[in-house]
Amino acid sequence: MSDTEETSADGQQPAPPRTPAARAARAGLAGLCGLLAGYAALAVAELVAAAVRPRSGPLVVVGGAAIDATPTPVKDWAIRTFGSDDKFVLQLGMALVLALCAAALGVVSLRYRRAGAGGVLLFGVVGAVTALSRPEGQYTDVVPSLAGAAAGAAVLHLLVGFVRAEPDGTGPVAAGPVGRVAATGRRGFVLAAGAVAVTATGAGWLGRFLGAARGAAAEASREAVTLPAPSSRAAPVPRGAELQVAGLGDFITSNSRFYRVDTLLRVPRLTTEDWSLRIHGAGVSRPVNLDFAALLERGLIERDITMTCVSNQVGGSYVGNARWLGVPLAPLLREAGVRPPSKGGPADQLVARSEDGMTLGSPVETVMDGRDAMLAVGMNGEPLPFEHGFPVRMLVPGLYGYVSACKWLRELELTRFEDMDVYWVKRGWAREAPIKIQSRIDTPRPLADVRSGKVAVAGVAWAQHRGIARVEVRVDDAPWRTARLAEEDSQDTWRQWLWEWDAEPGSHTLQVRATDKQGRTQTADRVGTVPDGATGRHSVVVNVT
Ligand SMILES: Nc1nc2c(c(=O)[nH]1)N[C@H]1C(S)=C(S)[C@@H](COP(=O)(O)O)O[C@H]1N2
Ligand SMILES: [Mo]
Repeated sequence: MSDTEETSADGQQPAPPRTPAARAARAGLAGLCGLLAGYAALAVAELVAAAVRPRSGPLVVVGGAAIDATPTPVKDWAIRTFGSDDKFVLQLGMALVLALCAAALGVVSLRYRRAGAGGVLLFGVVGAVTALSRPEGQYTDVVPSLAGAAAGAAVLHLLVGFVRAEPDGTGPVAAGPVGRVAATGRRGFVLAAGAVAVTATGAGWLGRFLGAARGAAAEASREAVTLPAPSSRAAPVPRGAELQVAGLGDFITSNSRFYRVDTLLRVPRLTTEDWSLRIHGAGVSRPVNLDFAALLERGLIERDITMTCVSNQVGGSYVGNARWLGVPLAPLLREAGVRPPSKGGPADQLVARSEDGMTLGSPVETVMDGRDAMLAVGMNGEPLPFEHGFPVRMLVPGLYGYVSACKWLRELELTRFEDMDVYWVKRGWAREAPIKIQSRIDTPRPLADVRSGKVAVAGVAWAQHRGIARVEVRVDDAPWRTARLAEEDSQDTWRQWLWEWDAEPGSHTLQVRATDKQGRTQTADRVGTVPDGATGRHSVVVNVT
């Protein structure tokens, strides 16, 4: 149990010097001890988290902190490159780093047994501090990491003890007292390591089971929601809004295909019973506290709204169109006493805060200017999916998601832009961000081989809350040609377009540009997504044969 064992095990006393191969084998075993200790630590931590508070587990809090600490350009790149797999890639990376550290601690503890266990405990402290420093952190959130680390340190100490007791990996095993120790040592090691692996796996499964049970409660709550019929319906989508062109996406994006952008490794699974909304802050003369039933009783509107992410690159896919059902936001604010700045209200920023502590800030003026800003509860005929903010999210037509579309909404606070920077603003994004006009070619695909003759060039264009007036296409340096616009659904939705191209053999570049109903044409100047959305024109190179 003390570091003095090291002397006898390290050849300064009778034991013969080890061959390089035996040393490597011993280090390998020690690394395995470290891995098992790390595995046990994580399993115990996640089990305790599942029992105490689901999103207080070290993987979730450290992953969340890593996401928040990631520099904006890297985050933006990750969102663009990995899409909705960005979180999986992050978790894979975290698992690899943790495994390497755990193995290294195992090897360290071969010589310095206390240092190894101490290292594991240090990881636990880092996890605990990270959990506490999360925006939604509570004091009890330190428990999972600390409990896991204690278990991991104990496992490492125990297992490495067996490896250290092994005098040599090469000599005859049962010759004399030392050999007997080695033999029992090996059997003991295998038994202990096996027991650790089995127990940790059991703990991991139990944690999952508990997590699943909680998830099931949220799922049952979501299933139990019956969304009232809207008092103001959206007209059916005009038949002409959907051009029947192969390669062109659906006019309404299904929930399963709708893009997803958020900072969470595990999305909140709230029940409607857990949910309430608080409205307070500057100029709020009648603070609001609403539960889910009271929210629904206010009456619902149904609207088609195209959402766009500020991280969407020119030609990108972080844009989706859904039929939303929600409670109009402006009247709710008015009842709370809120007035927009133009009517003398003291607050110009509406900060939405989510269950996970995320903050998003929208201009009060925009939210109350008559557009269909809403607290959405339904998406394409069903309650919001968990990934898209169940039970309630905010939507403001015409604003990028990061300044308006708070998911898992819990609180609305009236403030001033100069007094409070919200999450993304602290990370270099603009305070105010109306959606920029954009257009995209969906077919033909980039670098497609097409036959000469008639080719359908088609895509979508959007300028939410202003509406699309014109889309033009050009081939190489030829003059711009006007595309046929699909029928408009609303000025808050995207619009499909089609242009019949008489394609001639060769390699050609197709380019698109849109003009909104205020007469403003999309610029050719390319700017990146930071700080307030990309500009430039989408172009596609095709090969005509
Ligand atoms: N709570 C919370 N709400 C959030 C975000 C987030 O990270 N957390 N991301 C925002 C961003 S950047 C966008 S583009 C939209 C995306 O909504 P979706 O995932 O439903 O498409 O949600 C917004 N609301
Ligand atoms: Mo976004």
